[in-house]
Amino acid sequence: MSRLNLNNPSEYPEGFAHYPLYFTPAQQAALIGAVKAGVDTAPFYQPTMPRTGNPLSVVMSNFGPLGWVTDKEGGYRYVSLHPKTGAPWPALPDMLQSLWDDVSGCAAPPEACLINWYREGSKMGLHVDNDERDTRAPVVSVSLGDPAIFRLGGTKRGGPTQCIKLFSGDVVVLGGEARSCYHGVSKVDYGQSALVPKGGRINLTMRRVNPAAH
Ligand SMILES: O=C(O)CCC(=O)C(=O)O
Ligand SMILES: [Mn+2]
Repeated sequence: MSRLNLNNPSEYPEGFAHYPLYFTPAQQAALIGAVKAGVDTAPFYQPTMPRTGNPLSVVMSNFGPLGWVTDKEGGYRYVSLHPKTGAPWPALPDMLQSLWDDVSGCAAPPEACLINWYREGSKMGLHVDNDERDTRAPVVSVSLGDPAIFRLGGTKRGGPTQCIKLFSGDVVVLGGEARSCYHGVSKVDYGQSALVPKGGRINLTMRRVNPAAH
């Protein structure tokens, strides 16, 4: 069951925060510039599902010492090298480190920043981020480009979900109880924004992977 009352903070789980338009249009353009520079050295690649090898709907790259990858043979994991080029991932842009410092409440830096590119028709099924050894730090994510419908459920699979509309420049934090909540992207309003070169939506998701002092 999915309710259509969009963006109702009184219904958000503990630890969930939505910062509408955290980044100005000029800052969003600068972030897109940083993504363009990053994917020059670490190009988007097509991730595939563990076991079946079915392609995910998004294409991906990463910033930071670790990157989240998935493929048929190895499954979901963090690796320090790009699976196609064998090169280290590019460094996390300063603007994203500053965002983390501002909203995460975690003194240690994020180790991974996944770059998801949603092209026409892309979405992301409901899931919990649980490939990290340390889930005390929150997940902090940035939306750029086309608006999206973010679905947020509870900690149990199959429970009710609510829909939150995310626009370019919005930031979402999944901490506390929300760190263990199901979430996904049910729809992208493709073609609404001209920010992303070649169109669509870019999501930047920062996570800690290993235990650290918080
Ligand atoms: O695109 C989004 O807003 C969410 C992405 C996400 O949940 C993930 O990459 O784990
Ligand atoms: Mn996620």
